[in-house]
Amino acid sequence: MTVPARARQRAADLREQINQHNYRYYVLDDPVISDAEYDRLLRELQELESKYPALITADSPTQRVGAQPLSSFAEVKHKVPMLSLSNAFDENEVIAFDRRIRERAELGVVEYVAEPKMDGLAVSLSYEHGVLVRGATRGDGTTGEDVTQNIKTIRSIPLRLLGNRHPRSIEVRGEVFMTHTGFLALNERQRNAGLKEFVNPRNAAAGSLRQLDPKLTAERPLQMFCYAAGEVENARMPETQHELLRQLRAWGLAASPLAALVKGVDQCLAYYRDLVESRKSLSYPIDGVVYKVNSLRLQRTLGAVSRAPRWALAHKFPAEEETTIVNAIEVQVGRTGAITPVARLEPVFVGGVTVSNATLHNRAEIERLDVKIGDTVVVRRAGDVIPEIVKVVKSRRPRTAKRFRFPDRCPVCRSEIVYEGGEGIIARCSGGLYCSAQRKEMLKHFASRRAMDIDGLGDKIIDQLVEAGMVEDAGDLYALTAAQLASLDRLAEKSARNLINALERSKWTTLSRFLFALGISQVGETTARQLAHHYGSLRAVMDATEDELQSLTDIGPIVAANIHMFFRQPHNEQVIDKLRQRGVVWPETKQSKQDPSSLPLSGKTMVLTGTLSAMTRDEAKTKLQRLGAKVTGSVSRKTDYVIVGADPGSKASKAEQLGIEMLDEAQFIQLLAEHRVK
Ligand code: 5U1
Repeated sequence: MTVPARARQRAADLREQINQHNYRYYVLDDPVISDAEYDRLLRELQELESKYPALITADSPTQRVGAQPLSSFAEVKHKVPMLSLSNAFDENEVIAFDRRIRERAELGVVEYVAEPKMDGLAVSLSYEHGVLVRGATRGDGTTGEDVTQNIKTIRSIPLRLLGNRHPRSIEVRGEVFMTHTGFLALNERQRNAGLKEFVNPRNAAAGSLRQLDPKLTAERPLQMFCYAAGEVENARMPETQHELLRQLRAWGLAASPLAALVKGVDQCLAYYRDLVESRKSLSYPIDGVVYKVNSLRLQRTLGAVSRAPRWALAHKFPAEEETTIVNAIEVQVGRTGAITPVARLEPVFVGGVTVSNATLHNRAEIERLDVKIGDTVVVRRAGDVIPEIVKVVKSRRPRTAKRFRFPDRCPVCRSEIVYEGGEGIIARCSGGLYCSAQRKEMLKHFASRRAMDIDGLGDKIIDQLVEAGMVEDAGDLYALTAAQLASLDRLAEKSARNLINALERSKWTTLSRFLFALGISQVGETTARQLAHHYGSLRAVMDATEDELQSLTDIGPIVAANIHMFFRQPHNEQVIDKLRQRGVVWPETKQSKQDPSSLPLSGKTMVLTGTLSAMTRDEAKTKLQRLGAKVTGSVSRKTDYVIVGADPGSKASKAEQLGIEMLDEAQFIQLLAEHRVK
């Protein structure tokens, strides 16, 4: 059938539009149409192509799925070997790497590109005259597998490069990975279908790319970030790694938006430390930072040793999972009386710290894990999260392994333990404030940095104060004298005086800190901040009805009931009165019930970097939040402003690169002054 010229033109237009939308979505992270509109364009193209099959081209966006299942993957010999990276596990190894390069290159300071090390699998893409002709896994670095059919199903990989002056052929390298949410959703589907779940996003990405049926791969949420070029024919290529990334993006290939130019080893390490902090907020898994010499000419001069280049280094994050032995299982009493079983472990270095305890959450969790005393277990610690037991290594269970029996009396005050929650999984000590463990925990929370911030009032001192009967509730803290404190074990006179000063300083606080410090069940910092913003005064919060409380976003019926109940307890009112009489104060506003969306910075996303001279970062964050801003840990296209203090990290260069407005400390203070924030 002859194809009408109009249909041919429309198919070409649709392809061009779809490719552009892919680019905006995957490379710029800035889509301009909805998913439904995108699907409509794709469907229109599919319909045209099925009416006029002569219109189908190999690089048409409709050709991502549809190939027949294979019986095995063909081998692919990489024209240029796919190297691996040398690893560094601490800062000294990075310093040594930089020193070696400076010595070899005879340079005082070397420019690098730093970027996150994606936790996925390395692949190579071959384009000829701008059209994707092959996708291959790294394999052993020399020979990989031909996974072209599967690669084509990944939407962030263009089937045809954007623009028109492409190399005759080019091989692009990068990492295929799966986002955390994609991984969770995939495992949920696997579970519901009675199939085996994946251990982590990396295994899920690797398993998905090695499916013989591309229809299965197409259902998996895979993405790719590109970071290097292999063999290139007939093209002038950029001279630096940074420009190479820019060129790859211009061709429609996604590269990490966090890649940044850094000068010298100090900036490399600052980038690493920043990423350790912001890692939690990333939607995909990373396991370190890669530093690469920026000049491609210098990269060639430095060359490679065995199978790793001299010009690149992977600075790995500390391992997050390790195995160890459960020496005992004990229970802990929390500030609301909740009894939590805790595994006492043979100390093990994991996630950058030595871990000797892991929470077991509740009775149901012990049963789910089937953990016994004496078991070898896998422990996980990610970021600041409390260490957890992931699984028991059953093959290493000794004959002597002992079952743990949940107690029926509180181990501290001997009161009866009551069981609540669905199927009675939450155990609670019924002793209330009679239980010294609950009192201690309540005081530890009250004094903590994000609550009243009483510097120097640590756990050991609180334990002694409660055990000696010197403190019963938070109000008693403010009646302590230096002489009383100096009578405690291991508290010198000077420290006692410092502690009295810290108590004095903590009296001047904010309403949201005070509300958080009260330790109302399930009222965290965010809820406390919302209450303070909305009501403006403690009285207004105390008088709020449950229905009113529930009108705040994030406050549901249970939290509303907890807040309401807390202020109806005569004991709590007495403690609050005592605290106020002893000088605890906070500014109250008349702006009660202010609509948060009317605040001057509402809807704005801000990032802080570097050191401010007038305040700490936490203080700056609180002030911005009071103006309605959302303060995040990393710079992205969604960031509106970056506040830059002294010695800023890579966030400042990233902001500059993205053209995001930056405020120095003076401008920031001016902004606060304009809005009367002290
Ligand atoms: N981000 C990034 N990951 N990664 C892995 N860059 C990078 N470079 C690599 C590897 C294996 O190899 C270079 C030698 C190109």
